[in-house]
Amino acid sequence: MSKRKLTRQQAWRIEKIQKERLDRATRHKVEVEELIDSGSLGREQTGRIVARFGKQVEVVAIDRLGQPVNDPIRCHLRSCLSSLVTGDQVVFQATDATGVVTAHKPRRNVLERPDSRGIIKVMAANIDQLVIVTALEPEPQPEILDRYLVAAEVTNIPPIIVINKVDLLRESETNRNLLMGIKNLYEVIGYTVVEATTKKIGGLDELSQYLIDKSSVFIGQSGVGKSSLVKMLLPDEKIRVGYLHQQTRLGRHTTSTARLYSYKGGGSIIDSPGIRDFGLEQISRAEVEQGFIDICEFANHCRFRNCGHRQEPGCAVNDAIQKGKLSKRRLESFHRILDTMREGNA
Ligand SMILES: Nc1nc2c(ncn2[C@@H]2O[C@H](COP(=O)(O)OP(=O)(O)OP(=O)(O)O)[C@@H](O)[C@H]2O)c(=O)[nH]1
Ligand SMILES: [Mg+2]
Ligand SMILES: [Zn+2]
Repeated sequence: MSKRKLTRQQAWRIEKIQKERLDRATRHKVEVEELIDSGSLGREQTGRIVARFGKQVEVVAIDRLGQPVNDPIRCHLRSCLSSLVTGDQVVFQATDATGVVTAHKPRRNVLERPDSRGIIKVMAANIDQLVIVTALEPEPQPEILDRYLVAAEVTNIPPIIVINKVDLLRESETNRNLLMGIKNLYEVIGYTVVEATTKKIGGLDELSQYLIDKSSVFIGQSGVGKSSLVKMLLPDEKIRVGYLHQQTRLGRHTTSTARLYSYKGGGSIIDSPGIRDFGLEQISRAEVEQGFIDICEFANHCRFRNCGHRQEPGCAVNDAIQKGKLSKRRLESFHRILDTMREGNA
């Protein structure tokens, strides 16, 4: 198909928009540098990024132990610092009303995920733990859970699995089977699985124990109750929670930006926007295999080094499934993830 030719007027408008954009960026840069030179800003402090909003961030000053010492403050960014994300540590200078982030401290690690156009984006930095939230409603998607676990293993960030909304257990036998299915499967593999409900006092007692002194990111499908959990753990914070679609019982993508909150017991919690899927486009086949720690254990004993664990002779993975040592569902998940990667690369 031939490219549509721009009319002169269209070309002129595009040029005008680009020039305006450039002018705005230059003006912003000058204003930020003027603010720094004016001497009106306070001393340099260490802070952590609480949330990112385009060219601005919210930053909270932290002490040596990483605990907040003040309320968060909106800051401008020096133009060289465009890649900052929630959880990053920075140097900043502020007045009571505004501030400027002047330097980015080295990151310990990052959690990445593809955006809606498939472009890999860093979502949060300096994380100790992934809290993978699933729930009895919307219906759990085991394959997505497996994708999160692969991401956790590959980035070397220890995960815990939370099954939220266990108050719905009373409603049906199906829910009980769902819960036990997830719990048994993942506990056998070696993961911590925690039950939770925000609808009962004490429903988060077990979960709260795992959050002390750690920097945790809550991730999971839209509508599983990530924000509801954070809101209940931190009753003084103003946090928006959504509701499920009446018919589909899916979430409404209520949270739009990853946001960090200080946890009263020490540590911090990052609430993140829900996603319907968690692409693993950025990693290799070998990494996916490493990410399935249960499969990986047997895969080393397959006859062929490049065994696909489908119908190959001498496949130790299929043998383990026959003997009931490995879940067939996990292997199906593994194959589906590889298949989608192949489609994506085609
Ligand atoms: N029954 C029950 N419903 C819950 C529980 N926790 C949260 N919900 C409901 O689940 C719905 C979605 O909650 P949110 O906290 O907004 O979900 P989220 O995971 O933050 O969703 P996104 O921000 O869209 O990713 C709301 O209607 C909550 O009231 C629970 O323990 N039990
Ligand atoms: Mg939310
Ligand atoms: Zn094999």
